[in-house]
Amino acid sequence: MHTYNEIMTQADKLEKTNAIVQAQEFNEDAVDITLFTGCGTSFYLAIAAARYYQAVTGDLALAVPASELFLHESTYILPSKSYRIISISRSGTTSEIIIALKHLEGATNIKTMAVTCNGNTPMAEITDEVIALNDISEKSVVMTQSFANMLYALQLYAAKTSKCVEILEQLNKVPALVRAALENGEQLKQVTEDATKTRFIYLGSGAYNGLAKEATLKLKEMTQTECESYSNLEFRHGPISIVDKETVVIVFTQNETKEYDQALVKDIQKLGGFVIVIGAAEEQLQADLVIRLSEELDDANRLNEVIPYFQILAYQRAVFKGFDPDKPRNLTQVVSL
Ligand code: F1P
Repeated sequence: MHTYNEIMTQADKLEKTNAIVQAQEFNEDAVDITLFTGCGTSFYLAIAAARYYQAVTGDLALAVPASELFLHESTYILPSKSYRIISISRSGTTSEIIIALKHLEGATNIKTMAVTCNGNTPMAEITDEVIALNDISEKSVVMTQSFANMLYALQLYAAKTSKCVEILEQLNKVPALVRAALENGEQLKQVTEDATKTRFIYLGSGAYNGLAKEATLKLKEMTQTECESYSNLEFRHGPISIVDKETVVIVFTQNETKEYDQALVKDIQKLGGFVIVIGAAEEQLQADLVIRLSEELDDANRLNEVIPYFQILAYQRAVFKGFDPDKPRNLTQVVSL
C-alpha cells in the first residue's frame, strides 16, 4: 500500500525538508505581491502557503490556480506591480503550470520560484529558483507526504524571509509533533468504519481553509465520496441545511475561532451531525470527538500537525469501503491537457 507508507513516513521526510530549506539561500529582492500557484492538491497547498506567508512576513500574498494565470492574466497580474510567482507541483510537469510559466516568461515585473519533488523537470528549468525535495518520490497517485513537505518547505521559506528566529524555532519542532500525530489516527475509526456516515464536511479558516479543501480532495480521490469544505462560519450561511444523522463535520479550530466554533458545533449536533474538532489542547472544545494537538506551537505553525488526521481518515475510509487508495478512479499521477 504505497499511500499508507507515504502517509506514515512523512515525518522523516519533514526532517530532510527542514535541512534542505535551512541550507538554501534565496533571492531576497522585495516584490509587491507573492503569488502562489498550482493545480489540485498543489493549488490547495498554495492557499495555505499564501495565507501563512502573508501572516508571517507582512507582505501581500495571493493564491491562484495555475490555469487562471494564462486564461485570465489581467485578472491577477497588474503591469504596474512586481511579483514573485511561486509555482508548486509534485511532478513539475503538470500542463497548466508549464503553460502558465511559459505564458509569463520574460515579463520584467515577474520573478519565479518552483517548489517540487522533482528538481529535474520543465518547471524547474524555467523558474529562477527551485526548492527541490528530490527525496520524495511518491508512487501513489494521491499526494500525501508531498503535500505535507512542500507546505513545510514554504513555511520555512516564509520564516527565513521574515528573519524571525522564534518562528523558525517553532517550525523545527514540527517533524516530532507530526510523528506523534501519525500514531494517533486509530480513534478516527469510529467514523471511518461506520457505514451510516455518508457525508463528510471539513471546516477551516485562514490558512486552515487550504487544509480543509485538501482534506476533501483526499476523501474524494481515495473513496469517491462527495464532500465539501467551507470557511468555518460560512457553513452557517446555507450549507448547514444539509446536516443530518449521516453527516460528519470536521472542524479545524484555532484560538481566534474557538468561541464561534463551539456554538457552531452545538448547532450541528442539534441537527444530528457528528462533529470532530481538531485543535490545540488548550482550546478544550466539546464535540463528539476532540483531537487535541500539542500546545507547543501556535496555530499558524501547527498546520502540519493536522495533516496526518485527514490523510489517515481518507485512507481508513477507503480500506473500509474496499477501494484501492493508491489508484483513484478517473485520475492519473500527472494531468496533461
Ligand atoms: C497536481 C495534481 C494532483 C492530483 C493528481 C494529478 O499534481 O492535480 O493534485 O492528486 O495527482 O495532479 P502536481 O502538479 O503537483 O504534480
